[in-house]
Amino acid sequence: MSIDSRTPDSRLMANAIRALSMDAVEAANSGHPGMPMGMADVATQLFTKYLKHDPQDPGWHDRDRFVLSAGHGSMLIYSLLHLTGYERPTIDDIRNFRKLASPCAGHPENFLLDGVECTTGPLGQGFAMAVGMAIAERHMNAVFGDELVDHRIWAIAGDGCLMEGVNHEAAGLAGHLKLGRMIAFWDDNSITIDGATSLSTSEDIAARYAAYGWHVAQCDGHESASICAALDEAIADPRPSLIACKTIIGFGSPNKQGTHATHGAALGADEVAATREALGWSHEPFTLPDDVRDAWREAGRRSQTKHRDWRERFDHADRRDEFARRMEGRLPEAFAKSGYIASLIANPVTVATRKASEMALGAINALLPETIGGSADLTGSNNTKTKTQQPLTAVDYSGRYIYYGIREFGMAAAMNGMALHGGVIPYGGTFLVFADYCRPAIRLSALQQARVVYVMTHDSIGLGEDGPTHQPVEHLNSLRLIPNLDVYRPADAVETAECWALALEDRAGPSLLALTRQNLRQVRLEEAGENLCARGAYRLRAAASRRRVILIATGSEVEIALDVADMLEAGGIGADVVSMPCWSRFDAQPDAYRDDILPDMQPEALLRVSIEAGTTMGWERYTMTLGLRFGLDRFGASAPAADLYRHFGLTADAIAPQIVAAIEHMGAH
Ligand SMILES: Cc1ncc(C[n+]2csc(CCOP(=O)(O)OP(=O)(O)O)c2C)c(N)n1
Ligand SMILES: [Mg+2]
Repeated sequence: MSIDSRTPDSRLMANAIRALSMDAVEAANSGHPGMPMGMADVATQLFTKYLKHDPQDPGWHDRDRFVLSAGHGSMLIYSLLHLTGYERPTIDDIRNFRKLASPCAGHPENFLLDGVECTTGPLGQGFAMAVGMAIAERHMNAVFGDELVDHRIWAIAGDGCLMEGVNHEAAGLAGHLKLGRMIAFWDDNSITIDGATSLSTSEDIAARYAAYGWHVAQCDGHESASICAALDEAIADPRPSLIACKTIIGFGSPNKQGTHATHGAALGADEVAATREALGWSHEPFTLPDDVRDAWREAGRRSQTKHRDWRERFDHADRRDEFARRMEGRLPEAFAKSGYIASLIANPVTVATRKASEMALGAINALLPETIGGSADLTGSNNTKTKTQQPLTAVDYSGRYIYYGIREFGMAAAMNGMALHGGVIPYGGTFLVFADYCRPAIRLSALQQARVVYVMTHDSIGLGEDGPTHQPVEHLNSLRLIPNLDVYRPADAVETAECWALALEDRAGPSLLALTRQNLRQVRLEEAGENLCARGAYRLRAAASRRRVILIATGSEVEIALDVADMLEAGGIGADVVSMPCWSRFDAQPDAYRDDILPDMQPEALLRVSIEAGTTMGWERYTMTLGLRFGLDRFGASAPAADLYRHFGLTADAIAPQIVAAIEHMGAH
């Protein structure tokens, strides 16, 4: 099929992708040539005839989103971006595929290249993020109308993406929400790393997707007419679509195509030469004939008129500024001026921090129309829904609350897609212990610098009777290990509001709020004039007697630390109480501030003590090894919360004497 009689046909254009892919992998001596070579024909049809994008303005808000869920096939997207005329990657970038200075990383990274909408590589997550993008697209469409928001989300998924559990969650949600703007291609090549898919699977994927409420089409992934027929059918169908593309992995490689040998290794010089021969591609590596290059560039300009028309509509849109504000992720001015915290200082409350979060959200959701809340079937426990939020449903996408169902990983991955699509700020809840079910997506939120807020309640043995399966122990510290994730554990309603503000203001990364089930008394009773949680840790109360101890606590253990301090002070031992809602923020403070809060004195003079109802490993960072660490280095138990705190020695009565003994011991030396 030709664009016109003078231009190269699609097979030739696809061969440009094949050549770039095998040559880049050859040069790097690492990478995955099979997938790009197999899907080159499908991708060529998509990018030359269907995809709405403008390489001159990659961030155009109404562009289609393209997600390469099978991220190991990264040379496919690098080739496509280069060929259609994006500024990067240049041919040199591609030449340096997988090298330090090149944006063509082993797997596509959204922060390295425009046109890479999300980071992919952990199989299945790209697909689930595409579902999130499709939610954001319909929501923004419902709010701002067809004239500003009217695009599609395309994803390429491999056998691996469709085996991973997360695709079940994401596809179920997409079917339920009838996200017809999502069209996924399945690279149905019957090969994975270990060999034929028959080694490990015999499920009927088409039937499974049909059962989710998807439209399913098939095509010969190497025949233009067949590909286009399936695509046209998918576009016409109101349901989300899966197009099973029967392909040959490593297509064109005479001795290796169709086998797992092409999946993840360079073909080797001889086979590359043989492939050139078989494809009739005689050009030097990284060299494209003019007619092929021109045809691709021309394809890259296809949507310019649509883009111009859109800009015209945008320029005249009544809600232009609000639309731009939301898409650019700027908070409304009114946000900083909320008097909510002042009202708490005036009228202190004793509430669980999950309830405090709901109260803060009441103020936030009223000021920020871009928030979209949700929960993995724990709405009443996570306190994530505020009164005015209506559900986002297949019949009304304008709603601002998503019932994700019991799909923690799918929820988290979808939230990444929503955040990366732009226009919305997603937050979603589950129990902190089930952060493990979300963890691969939390890690990708952090890597991708996506503003997602995780509302994780029932954050310790303080949840009580549900017992050790539900009581997080290692979770806080294990989440603190993830770079670029701010983990917050607020101590009361004021800190909860402060942490929420910080989470929303951080445009370059995710935040996780660890919140209690049990009530906590308000510890912040005075107007601070600034957001104290922004420092990560601050002196909540200074020692009255000569300071011998610094008590560092988080969340529900801050009130215990205050009680311990009272007991110590009664015995003439001065104790600071430091509330430390966020380690990563504290670590980022200037030396002078950190030295003031945790003075670097000899341990004989000053004992540092941490109190947190979780694993103690890691707290040496602040207590030093000679300090004391009160926590829980074992699984919890099923009982009322107060009994558990007593049983595990996390009460002022149990802690204070141990501190006194340690100080006496220090004095004896
Ligand atoms: C979650 C996850 N598990 C494992 C891998 C390692 N891995 C990368 S590609 C791949 C095989 C995928 O098979 P398929 O999607 O069919 O790709 P194809 O071989 O057809 O290119 C595996 C196991 C990964 N990237 N992500
Ligand atoms: Mg495969």
